Amino acid sequence: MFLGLDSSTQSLSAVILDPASGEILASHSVNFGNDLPQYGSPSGFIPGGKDGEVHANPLMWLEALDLLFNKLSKEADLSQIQIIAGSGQQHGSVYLGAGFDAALSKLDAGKGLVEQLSPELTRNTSPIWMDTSTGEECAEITAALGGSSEVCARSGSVAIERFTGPQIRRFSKQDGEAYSATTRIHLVSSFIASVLAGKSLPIDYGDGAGMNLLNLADLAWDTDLLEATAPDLGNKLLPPASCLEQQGTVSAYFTEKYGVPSSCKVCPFTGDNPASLVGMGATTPGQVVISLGTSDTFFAAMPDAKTDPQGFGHVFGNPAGGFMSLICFRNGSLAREAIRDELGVDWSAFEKGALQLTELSAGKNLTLPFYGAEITPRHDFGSPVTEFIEEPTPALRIRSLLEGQFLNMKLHSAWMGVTTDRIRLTGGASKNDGIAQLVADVFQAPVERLDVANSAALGTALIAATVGGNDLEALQKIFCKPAPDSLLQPNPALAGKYSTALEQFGKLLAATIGA
Ligand code: XUL
Repeated sequence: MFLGLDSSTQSLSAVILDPASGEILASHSVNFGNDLPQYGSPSGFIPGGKDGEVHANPLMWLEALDLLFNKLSKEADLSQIQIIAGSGQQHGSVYLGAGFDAALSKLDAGKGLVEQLSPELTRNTSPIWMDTSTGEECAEITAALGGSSEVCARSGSVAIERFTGPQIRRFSKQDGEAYSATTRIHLVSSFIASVLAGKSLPIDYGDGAGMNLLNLADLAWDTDLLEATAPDLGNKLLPPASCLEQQGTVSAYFTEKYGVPSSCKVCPFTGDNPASLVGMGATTPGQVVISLGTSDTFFAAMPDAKTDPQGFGHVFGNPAGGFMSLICFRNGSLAREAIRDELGVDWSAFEKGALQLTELSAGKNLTLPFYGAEITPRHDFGSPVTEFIEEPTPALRIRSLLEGQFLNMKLHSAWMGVTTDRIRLTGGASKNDGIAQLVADVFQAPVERLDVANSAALGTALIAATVGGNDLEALQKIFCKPAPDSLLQPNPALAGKYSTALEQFGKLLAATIGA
């Protein structure tokens, strides 16, 4: 049996699977808001942060770990677990003092993790990925390196507010004393992995690439970026590693308390997005994942560490080797809901039948589909910009907005230089056949829908099984199956129309944002 964990923004989840039977034996989740209300973090972070700060309490993650193992041990025979892998929400950081590793090595199973590890924190809270407070630090790091294209070429992303390097810099400037007392900085992922292993484990390449500190060319911390970020930073980080390199066995704490065997191996944890790439069965180049949520995300495997010349996309390590892209679009369901409400229609107007009625107008009318600020491209649009050659009926406005969303995705993922052989669509709106068909038509690639409740936890359980000697691709065929009858083929008759539309969309965008 193999255990995968994912410590995300709102919950800590576990999946236990058996590759031999092809079955998921147990899955469990601790919801921080509902199950640990004493931390006052209904959505997993401390509300009311100032100046763009969004922090979480790392003790909440520890308490969730005890709670999760407690629940799991009642549901499954944990003595059968051979390997544990895992992931965490990306970019969040935990600050620890000189006694951390010693405390980990002598955890007492008679006590809880919180009471034993809280004295080792040098910072009570952890900035997480929602934090936007580090604009000044991003500018300073960028200037020190001689420009954003240099930061991007080295680390896979321009300096970004939520990324860990700028966050560390802000802490070192704000509280130099606490920063100096910090001897180890962990990501959420490596923090949880370390507690499980009873010693500090390295940050993995997948998650480490979300720090603006990892040099993608040599997969080592970049000395110039370290220096531009904060004093003595290199000594506070362990050298990065692959999440496929197991790093010793589980701490006696988990053996005595929950029955995990002392022979159980622990791997470095990765980021939730790299783990999702695995859980969505998309680790080979050519496979693209589009997740339709409040924001939309596009991620895909890449053989080489290419970076986005415009600096909107990010490059992380792919757990299966090579790299992956991650591109976030703020105006996902936000925009779909905005036009729905503006036109006073319901979701049936977005369904396949409704969209088919306007198919003759495919690609004819353009919409820059942004209500307010967007991050890809970075621009505050205020409201959508349209260029219609037909009467803008509600049906045509919906078609044009959706086309605009996926043309924008296609335009801003072209830098990867990877052909799209198959798209795996997930997230709430993926169930809508009309939207899914439009994705297939704009990208001219088949679309499959995957309804995986927690693709990151599943992905890490697959990583654990792979480390245990199983073939990842074979596992993905079993565990990452598309929903039955969910395959949609592109309509080849629309290929020419959408390639013209893509060109025109690019021109309208450039004219609007002055690029
Ligand atoms: C990725 C990002 C989020 C977090 C939380 O860059 O910020 O997806 O990983 O899930």
